[in-house]
Amino acid sequence: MMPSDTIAAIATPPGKGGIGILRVSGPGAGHIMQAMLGKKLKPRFAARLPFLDANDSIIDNGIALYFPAPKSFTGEDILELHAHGGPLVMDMLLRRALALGVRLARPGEFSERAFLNGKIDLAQAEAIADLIESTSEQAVRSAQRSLQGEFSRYIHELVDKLVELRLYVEAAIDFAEEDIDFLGEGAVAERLQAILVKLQCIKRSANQGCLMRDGMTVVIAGEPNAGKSSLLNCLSGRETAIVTDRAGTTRDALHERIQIDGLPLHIIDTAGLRESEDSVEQQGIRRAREEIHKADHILLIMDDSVHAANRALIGALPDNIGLTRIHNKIDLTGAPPGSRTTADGIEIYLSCKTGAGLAALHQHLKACMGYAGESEDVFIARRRHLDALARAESFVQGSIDQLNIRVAPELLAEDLRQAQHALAEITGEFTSEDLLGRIFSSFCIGK
Ligand SMILES: Nc1nc2c(ncn2[C@@H]2O[C@H](COP(=O)(O)OP(=O)(O)OP(=O)(O)O)[C@@H](O)[C@H]2O)c(=O)[nH]1
Ligand SMILES: [Mg+2]
Repeated sequence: MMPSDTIAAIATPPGKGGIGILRVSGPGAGHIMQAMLGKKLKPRFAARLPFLDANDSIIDNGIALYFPAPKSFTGEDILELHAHGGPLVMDMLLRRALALGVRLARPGEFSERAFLNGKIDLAQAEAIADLIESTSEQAVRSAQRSLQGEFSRYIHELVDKLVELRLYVEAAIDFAEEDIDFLGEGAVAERLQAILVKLQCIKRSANQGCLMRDGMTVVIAGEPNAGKSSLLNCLSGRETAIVTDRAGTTRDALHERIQIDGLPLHIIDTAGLRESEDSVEQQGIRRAREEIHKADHILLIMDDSVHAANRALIGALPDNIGLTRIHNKIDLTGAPPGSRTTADGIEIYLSCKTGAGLAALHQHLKACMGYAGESEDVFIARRRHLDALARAESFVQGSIDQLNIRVAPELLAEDLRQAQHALAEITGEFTSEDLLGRIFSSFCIGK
């Protein structure tokens, strides 16, 4: 359903500012222009003129812009009044527009209209909100890539390939009576494999983009007294956790939200892992294991002055979650600080006491979140996108399995259709009103 009413909102943040912008979108924007400016503006040209109230007295003088449909952000007629950014001035302008018959916009409603009018797809609309919410330069660049349509382009390429393949498979089903085995000719298997590889590649990038947006959950795990709580305090710069020389100090999982160069991180300190008779400590250890299994990344911390520790414990950690070994207390052992690449992956040597080696850990955590300088082509993504990509992947995998057993080509065709459907949810070709409501209601007013 295309909206037919006209909406208005103050697009600049609340409070005092040099400039405040009132934005009006919809078929009534022209009427507001006539009533509040007393004239018709030349499209897309800035004009300086008085903004009038009901008695034609001047509320403010400012710049007005008019973008007639369809060449506007929303695809509708848009009027923008750039006034002096005082809360009362803005309120008077908004109230005047409302009195003229427009309605107050809901959060994200301008973007929603841009989506409904086909100006941007859903992934791009979400990227606008993510751009505004960005907490790091890297996130800004990633959101900009999604907004420019880079993420959507990858999705469209995949969808096109799936559609081609579906046509081929469906034709093969129609000609099943003939002697030629269209599906067995290898080309289908190759094409499916290529789609799977591409899909997995996009999923990896999207995963990075999602970490960049929502932050990474990092659990600090290790034996008692290794220095887990000390590391939490070092990373957060606050004395959040109690640190003592008694093994088994931390019982509950402690959560801290921090940023490293603007990249959001959710750090969790846990109880030391060991066999314990103490029932409170046992509960703490159970919680620690729960947190470990939910993490995006594990920092396994070891006391560098206690050798050969932890080995039994490492086996009990999930192997599908990234893990970095941290050697703490190098002030006692004299090991040089920094990161080293070993057969077990990257290991970082540091001292929570002196702070040596912490910079290497910062660098490493940034790299884990996809921060890799300017050239890296990470695009911002959301959990919703990851879910859709995972579903698409399992359907493509399912269709490969179907092809291998070659019992019912109809099931193969159905898996391809479902994979296409899951991908199309990302760009919004298939979405429920419910989902749209959820997405756009988290936007700011006036966007
Ligand atoms: N010399 C030295 N001591 C450290 C360092 N980091 C931590 N410690 C000491 O090691 C002891 C244990 O530190 P915690 O941070 O409480 O260790 P934990 O891993 O949280 O211990 P639990 O909560 O009991 O599992 C404390 O006495 C700390 O002061 C370090 O880099 N060098
Ligand atoms: Mg502790």
